[in-house]
Amino acid sequence: MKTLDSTAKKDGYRMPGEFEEHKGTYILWPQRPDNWRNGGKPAQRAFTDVAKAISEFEHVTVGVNDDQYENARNMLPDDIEVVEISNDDSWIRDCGATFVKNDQGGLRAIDWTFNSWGGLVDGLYFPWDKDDKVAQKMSEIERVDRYRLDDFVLEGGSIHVDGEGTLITTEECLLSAGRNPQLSKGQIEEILKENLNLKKIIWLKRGIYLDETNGHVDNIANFVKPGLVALAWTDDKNDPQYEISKENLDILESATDARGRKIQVVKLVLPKPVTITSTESKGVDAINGSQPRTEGERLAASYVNYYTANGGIIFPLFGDPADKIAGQTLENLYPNRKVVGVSAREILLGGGNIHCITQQIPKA
Ligand code: KQY
Repeated sequence: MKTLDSTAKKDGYRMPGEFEEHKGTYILWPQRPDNWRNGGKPAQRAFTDVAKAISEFEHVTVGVNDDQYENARNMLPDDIEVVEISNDDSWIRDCGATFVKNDQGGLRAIDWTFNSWGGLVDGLYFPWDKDDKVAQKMSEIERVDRYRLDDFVLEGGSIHVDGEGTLITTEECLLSAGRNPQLSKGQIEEILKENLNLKKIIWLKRGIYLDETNGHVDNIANFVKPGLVALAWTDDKNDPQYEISKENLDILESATDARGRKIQVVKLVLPKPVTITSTESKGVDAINGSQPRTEGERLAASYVNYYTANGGIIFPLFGDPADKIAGQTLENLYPNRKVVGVSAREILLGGGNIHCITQQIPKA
């Protein structure tokens, strides 16, 4: 497939909202023992549950390293496609392609540079060269041409769009020292506008407290539809998360989108703080240069990290009373989709959640 010397804007392509129709979903298979406890086995079961839940609504493709092909094939049901896609870890939201489409049935991939959430400044592991090739491989499998941005680092989890010209992101992530320190905020805006065909960028300040991605937006806020945003929320003023969520609420409520609409915000409750147990910590290989998983460390648990599928919402369960409240809020927000909860603690232990391990292919 071709690598295009142009941009989505010049070519009349746009990034659709996740709530628009999908052709299918990609997931990568977890295995690295310095991130996933017990050799990745509990995480593999959780990823299998997510894949099965999504496959009730749309086609799912799971990419695996060659040494895990047989195990993944055996664990996953037959209707889920398993293909070899070498990777360093399983966060396809971040290392995978972002897809753009046009009104004539065209689909293209954007292949951002991936540097493990901060490269040598504060990246989460080294090396990340296999991850950085995942987007190109997706574009080959999908038989679509791609735009490659060699000089711009971005992860898919750091952006959400409404499909109508508006993007939300966080300053904490996009202005972090490990991504594009050579670029000003204005230059980053221009690159995003040109490559995703946008008119308006709404900059939130920070993401979920202690999120190791430098505050990805996909853990704190999401477009339910144009003009409506779900925001992770706590009423506990003693929790450092309160100030972060309140600051973002103020920004969103005073913002207008690309079409001049005021943004309506719905608060999505957070679970009580989730921390790593001693057993969980001991199950992870401690490797210099990888993210430590220390007992007692607080994890960035948030129900906002849900996935929007065709006719379905797949959201994380943490075994907290708030699971039920979050499910009810999502049912109210998405009356035409079936809301399905999946136990996600094992995914959270690896530093992300359901949205982070999925990547949609829009229907062209
Ligand atoms: O938030 C996400 N989009 C991904 C989280 C990745 C964590 C890596 N350990």
